Formats: sequence, structure tokens, C-alpha cells
Amino acid sequence: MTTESIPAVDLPILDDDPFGTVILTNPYEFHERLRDAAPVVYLPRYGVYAMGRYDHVHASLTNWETFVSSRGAGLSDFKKEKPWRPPSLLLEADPPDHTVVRTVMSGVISPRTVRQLRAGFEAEADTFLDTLIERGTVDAVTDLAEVYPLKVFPDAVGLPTEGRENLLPYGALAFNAFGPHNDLLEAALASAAPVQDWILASCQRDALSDNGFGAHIWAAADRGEITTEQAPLLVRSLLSAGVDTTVYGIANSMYSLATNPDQWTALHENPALAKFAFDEALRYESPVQTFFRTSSRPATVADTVIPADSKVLLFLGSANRDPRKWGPTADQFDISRQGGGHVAFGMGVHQCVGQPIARLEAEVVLTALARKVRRVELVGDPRPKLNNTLKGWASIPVRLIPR
Ligand code: HEM
Ligand code: OVM
Repeated sequence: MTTESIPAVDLPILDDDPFGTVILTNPYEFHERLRDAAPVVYLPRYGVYAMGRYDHVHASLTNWETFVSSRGAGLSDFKKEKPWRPPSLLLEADPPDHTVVRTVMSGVISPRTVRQLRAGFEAEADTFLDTLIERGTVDAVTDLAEVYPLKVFPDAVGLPTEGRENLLPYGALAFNAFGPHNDLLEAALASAAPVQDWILASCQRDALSDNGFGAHIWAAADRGEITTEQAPLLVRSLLSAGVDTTVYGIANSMYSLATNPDQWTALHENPALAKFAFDEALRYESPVQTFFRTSSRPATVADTVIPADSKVLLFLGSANRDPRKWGPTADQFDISRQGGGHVAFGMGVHQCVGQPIARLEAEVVLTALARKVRRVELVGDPRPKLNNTLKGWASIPVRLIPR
């Protein structure tokens, strides 16, 4: 260890590997130890500081001047290492640069533009779910959570049908790349070249239909709000962050509901609760478990000083189960839970710009399913899907029992 990486005195040290198989498979026991140890701990394995309590994660997310994103939202410090791809103009930028492109993206994905998608999303959910329910026994991940978003989202962006099979591998790569260079990242990189080529080509104006989110980003370039160099990188943000997240979010919702049958019953009796069920599932099984920041200056957090130029790991999934915030039932899935404020979409200037789309997809598909299905029975053991950033499932075998 070099002198500059010696942690502030008196900081608890946790030797665990949060990117190893054990914790990625079941992070919750580790989260509890992390939260109970102190507001800030040191992880010598990666030479980083970490926070797992709600208050400190929330405060750090909203303090972009001290905890910057422009040096990367992953383990790698862009000041010291070359990024694996040109940085995101949104995720990996700070104000004021961030503000300009964020304003453009918020116009492209707005309550108004997303509202116009609802009828089409509903029609797609209706016919798709009827064929699914006909089959009875299905996989809630590969037959449902992957299929529906992979139809409606690329349509909304304006992508060609051909090559859409590249979207999930690209997302898996991008989210693994926030972590260390371990076996998971290695596996994702192994077959990545054609995937990256397809993504790059799909960000160009001529690849996109003329009435989707992609075209609307290019229209902002035509109006001079962003440059023609920035447009493809903003389309890339949609393709990086817009697919795996909703797939995991819908799959985690199905897992939470299938393992808590009383909650499915409540949802079936009142399908209008679907939006609350999704929010509670995001809290209970957060698809995005972690993001990093870099300290731009010495940062005081609850009496401890994090030195300048440190990587800081924020455990969103732990904050979302902190009993200090959520009370003694923090570890229970309860769709009638009162009081929001989960950080599954982040908080502050980087808070998920794709939220209206994610919420629409989930609300529409879960509402339709709640109407059509009386009971969801697990008929086999769910198999976890490991990723350095995302928590979710490779397989959830279920029987859908119609009303
Ligand atoms: C940012 C989670 C869906 C695009 C974020 C952040 C989180 C997150 C935690 C904050 C990152 C940070 O603070 O560093 C999720 C989850 C989703 C979801 C859980 C689904 C359930 C989407 C969708 C899109 C999207 C559908 C695209 C349409 C983005 C972009 C950012 C972002 C571009 C960066 C925003 C910025 O830095 O200003 N998301 N997201 N996300 N998300 Fe999402
Ligand atoms: C981006 C982005 C934003 C959020 C998450 C993410 C792959 C990527 O702007 O490229 O994960």
C-alpha cells in the first residue's frame, strides 16, 4: 500500500469483496455489516471508501461538487486510467457541462413525450400477455421481463429490428465495466467487439426512424442545442442505460411478487397498485446496486474525513434497506408501504433521466398482468444473474394462473 492510499485513522476496514460471487448473489448480510460498522468504511481490497446508510448515500448523491461524476461512476478514476469508451456526456459529467445536455435529454424524455407512448405500450402488453398466459408455465425473466421491454423500448427509440439482440449484451458490458476487472467483466468483454460496432452504428442519424427518441436527440442537434458530435453519444446513453435496467426492474418485481403471494393478491384485487408495487420492488431489490463517485476535495462525512481524490462506493441497494430510514420492516416487500424516497433511481442532478419510460413500461405490464392473473406460483428455484452493478435473475420459473 502506498502512503496516499492509507485510510483516515479510526475508519472500520471491511475485507469483503462486494464484487465477488458471494456478495453479488446475496448482498443483504454484507449491507447490514456495512451500515452497522460506521457511516463510512474503507475497503482495502479496492482502496476505496464506502457508504451504506441511507442518509449518507443520499447526502453524497446530492453533493455533486464534492463527489464528482466526471472522473467516472465506476471504480476506475478517469484522471488516472483511460476510460473503456468515450465517457457518457450525462452520467460521467459534472455541471455546467452536464446541465446543458441534461436539459436537452429531459426535453426528449418528458412527461409529455412519454405520455404519447402509453396507448401503444398497453396494446403491446395486452396481446403479448395473452399468449404468455396461454402457455401457463413460463420463465418470468426470459419469457416476460426480457421480451416486453426489448420490444417497446427499441421501437420508441426508433431502432431497426435487426441487431436488437446486441442490446442486452451491451448493457451487461456497460454495467460490468463500473466494477473491477474481474471474471464478470472479462466474460462480458470476450465477445463485445461486434456488439460495440452495432451500438456505434445505431447511434447515427441514418440508423434511426424519424419519430423516436433517437430522432428527437438529432433534432436537438439541428436546432443547435447540442453539437452533431454530442448527438450520437446521447443516443448511446439511451442504449446503455435503457434496456437492462428495465429488464432487471420488471424481473425483480416479478421475483418480489412471486415470493410474497399475499402481495400479488393485493395487487390482483387492485391493479391500480401496480405503480406502487414497482416502486417498492425497486426499493426492495434495487436493479442498480452501486455507483461510485470521486472526491474532488477532502470531504467530511459524519466526523470522518475522506481525502481528496478518493474513489467512493455508494450502496444504493443498502440505503434502500436501511432500517434507520425504513424502520424494522425494511427487509419486507410491502406494496402498501407509505413514504417514498428510495434512491434506486439515484438522487440529485444525475437522478435517472429515463424514469418516465421505466415507470411506464413497468406500470403498463404489471397492471395488465395483475388484471389477467390471479396467482403467480414459483415452480422452480430462481437462478441469480451476476453483474458488477446490477442485481437480478437469470431465471424465475413460474406458473401464471389466470383469473
Ligand atoms: C441515471 C437507475 C432506467 C437512462 C440513472 C441513475 C440510476 C439509474 C441509479 C443515477 C446514476 C448516478 O447517479 O450516477 C435506473 C433504473 C432503471 C433505469 C433502476 C429502471 C428500473 C433507465 C432508462 C433509461 C435510463 C429506461 C433511458 C431511457 C439513464 C441515463 C442516466 C441514468 C441517461 C444518466 C443521467 C444523468 O447523469 O444525468 N439511472 N435507470 N435509465 N439513467 Fe437510469
Ligand atoms: C450513460 C449511462 C447512464 C446511466 C447508466 C449507464 C451503463 C450508462 O449515459 O451511458 O449504465
